[in-house]
Amino acid sequence: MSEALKWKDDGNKLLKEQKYNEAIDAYTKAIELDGTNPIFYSNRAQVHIKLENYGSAIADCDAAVKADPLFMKAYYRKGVSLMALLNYKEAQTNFKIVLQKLPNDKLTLENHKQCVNYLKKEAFEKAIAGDEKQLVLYGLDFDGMLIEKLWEGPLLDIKAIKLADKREVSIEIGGLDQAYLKYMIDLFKKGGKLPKKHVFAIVAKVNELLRNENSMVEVSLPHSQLDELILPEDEIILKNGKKLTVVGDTHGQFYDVLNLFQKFGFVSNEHVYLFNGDFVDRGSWSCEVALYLYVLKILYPQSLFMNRGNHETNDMNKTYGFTDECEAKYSKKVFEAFAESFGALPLATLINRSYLVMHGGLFSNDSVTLDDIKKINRFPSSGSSQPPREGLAMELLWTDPQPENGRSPSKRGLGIQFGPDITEKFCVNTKIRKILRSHEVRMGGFENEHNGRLITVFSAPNYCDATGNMGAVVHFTENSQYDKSQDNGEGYKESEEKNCPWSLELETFEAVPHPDMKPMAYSKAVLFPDMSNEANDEPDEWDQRIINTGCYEENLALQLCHADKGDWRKCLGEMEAFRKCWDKNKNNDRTSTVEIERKDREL
Ligand SMILES: [Mn+2]
Repeated sequence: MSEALKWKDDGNKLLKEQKYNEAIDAYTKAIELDGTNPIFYSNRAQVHIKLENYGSAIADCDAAVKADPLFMKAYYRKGVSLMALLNYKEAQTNFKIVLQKLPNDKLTLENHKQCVNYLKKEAFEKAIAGDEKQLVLYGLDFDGMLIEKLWEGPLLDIKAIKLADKREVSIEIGGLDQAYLKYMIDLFKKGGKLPKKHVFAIVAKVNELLRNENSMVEVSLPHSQLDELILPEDEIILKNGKKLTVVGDTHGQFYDVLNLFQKFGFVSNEHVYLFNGDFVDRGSWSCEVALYLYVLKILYPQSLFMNRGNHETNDMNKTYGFTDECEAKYSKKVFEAFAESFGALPLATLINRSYLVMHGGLFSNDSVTLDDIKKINRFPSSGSSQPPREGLAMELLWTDPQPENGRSPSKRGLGIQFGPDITEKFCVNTKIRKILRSHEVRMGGFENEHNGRLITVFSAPNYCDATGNMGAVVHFTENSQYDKSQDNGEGYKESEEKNCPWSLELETFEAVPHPDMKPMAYSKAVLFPDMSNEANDEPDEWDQRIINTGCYEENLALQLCHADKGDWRKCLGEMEAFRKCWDKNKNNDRTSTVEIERKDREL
């Protein structure tokens, strides 16, 4: 066997073991030795899809097609990646190519149908959209809403007051207090739900609070030595604040959020929290996490802050679970209410005038200032709550750091990647010490990057019940060693200035058990149906075989075969043969004992 093929086999093995980064390295070695084999690129694309690096996946699919224009798997995987990037039009084009060759390929047909449906729906929505969107949150009739009969919890006194000369509505919620919060959490732990009326009121109230915050929120803890006489105009001084904790992605992992507060302290006037986006999607308790944070925001408007993440958007919610979860637990309108409130979330937070926190990262342009971020208009006259697909808001939500200097296209396919030199320049230009961002899993929960100028913090431990990562948070407190007389105000020029007014402490935490429910349990989206971690040496042929036999519907049987050893292919004969294999194996016999003659097929 050639050296390249050996590397490919290594890659397949690593892919199966979910060692994605190592799998990429192995396939890369194979490609370096032999750049003409489309399988190497196509398999590496599959790993990129696993890592949600759709931009890189597309690049590999293109390389595979260049090596062999008839390599159908590459078109399929490119289509899947484009769908993940919500580019349904181009995705459809790629699926069409596959269907010309393999008109009965069920997976491709399914994906193609999804694209058609999406594009139809989009065209329809465009056609019916008026000039001014009717906002759900301003049209709620609380007096006309009934409380669900089975509700035994506390009642709330909800009033909506129309503001003069404005479309806006101010909400008053009597009875929303600590006792309500406690009742709600106990209820959620038992799998219970709030009355829809309460949900609407909570979301509407938080929307109102968020709308009054700037696109870049400026908060500072009080400091015993710093002169507070000249305050920046928009700064919020957290009067009794002693500690500020930044939390990264939580992704609907309600039980880990509960654990996080248990471990690091509850929100109070002394302990302020900033949740840095992506609190919904993926996990199957996104409603619970969102409502928990929202009730905290109402109870402690100056102790709980939130930045928007790329998952607080309609497109992502449709694909990654939150839309369907809302509909399953509450209603479509509840989702729309949440979606509107997401549009009011600030895009960045400046802490202690020295640390800028956003979900994704920095920009495609070096000249961006803090003022530019502050001036981003989150409320366009169209009423749309969705961020544009380009510009500062999109970049704050989507970009990633990279180890190399300069900028490059994003591996995700949206936004860019920026290097340590870009971060350094930004910090010095804007006189800030560090960037804090989330948006990417780090196995240790956090990572110090870009020569200490940038910290990635991610707070969904064992992300999607599969990643095995730690969660982390960052605490800010006053540095008791700080000596103001030694401070010339130039500390921002060094990422690790010793005489810094503030101390940063990183703490990690592990995942806690949760009720038996898979990530995205409510999602109706057929998300990239593929052969999971199977690397597929001759993917077209084998996938077609599975499709022909209908085996793929017997997912359990397939998994059994997969898990057993590489010999699952042996059971992919005709349908009947597979059924026999299934019958024989459903009690956990070894698949490898079943020998089925392989029939050659034409594609
Ligand atoms: Mn994200």
